[in-house]
Amino acid sequence: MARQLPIGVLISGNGTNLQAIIDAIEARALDAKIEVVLSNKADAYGLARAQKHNLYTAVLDHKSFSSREAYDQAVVDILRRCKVELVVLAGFMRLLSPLFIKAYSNRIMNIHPALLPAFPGLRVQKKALDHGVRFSGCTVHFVNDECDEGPIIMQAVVPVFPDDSESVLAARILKQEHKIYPRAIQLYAERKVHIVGRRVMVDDLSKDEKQVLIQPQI
Ligand code: NHR
Ligand code: GAR
Repeated sequence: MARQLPIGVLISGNGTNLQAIIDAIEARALDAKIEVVLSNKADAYGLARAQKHNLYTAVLDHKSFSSREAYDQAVVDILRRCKVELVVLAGFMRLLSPLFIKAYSNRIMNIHPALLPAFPGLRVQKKALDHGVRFSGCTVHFVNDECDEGPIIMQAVVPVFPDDSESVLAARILKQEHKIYPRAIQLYAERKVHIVGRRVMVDDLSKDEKQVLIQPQI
């Protein structure tokens, strides 16, 4: 097996994306090793998922820090101690300060439940419904100082139906998130992902097209 990329997964909640990453690693579809799962919330269900798989977990509550920078420094210290090479935001609900971005420049990924650059920010499934778009989806991107604006690595599209509720649409999107996030991390682990300006170039994409271009089923 190829070298395992040491990753740290940051969560705030349910952790189904974390679970998809764990499952992909166990199925040998992802050459990575989760060195730490860190949550800003002590009651995040994702922590229980991690513990079930004997992963090292840490809880750092942002409310017990005096500033965003102090919090981010403490998170970075843990990631460094764990020798993490790629930081994976999986439903992590705290914005990262420039201090964090500098420490892990071009080595932080996020998954966002909309087709960026449409609908950045929070509660974006509701924003997509309210706007009346016919398609939405999810985006894996590198994280930079501008919220939800970093270079895009992979996207998947889903249809939006007129009678969708926010939770029905969120579930449809989440299913695609679980497919593309482990794939994007694997491409990075294989060193096939290169940032060129604001674009991301992926080596051998033509060979892998079926894996990467996900067509919506209507
Ligand atoms: N940090 C930076 N610098 N850049 C990005 O693109 C980031 C980021 C941190 C998280 C995920 C993002 C999303 O996919 C993400 C992208 C949290 C907020 C937010 O406003 C916005 C976007 C995202 C995550 N958080 C509030 C804050 O004050 C707290 C909200 C809460 O606790 O519920 O940090 O959507
Ligand atoms: C996912 O839909 C993810 O894209 C979104 O939160 C959900 C987390 O689910 N992320 C954000 O909205 C980031 N602000 P999970 O905890 O089950 O992986």
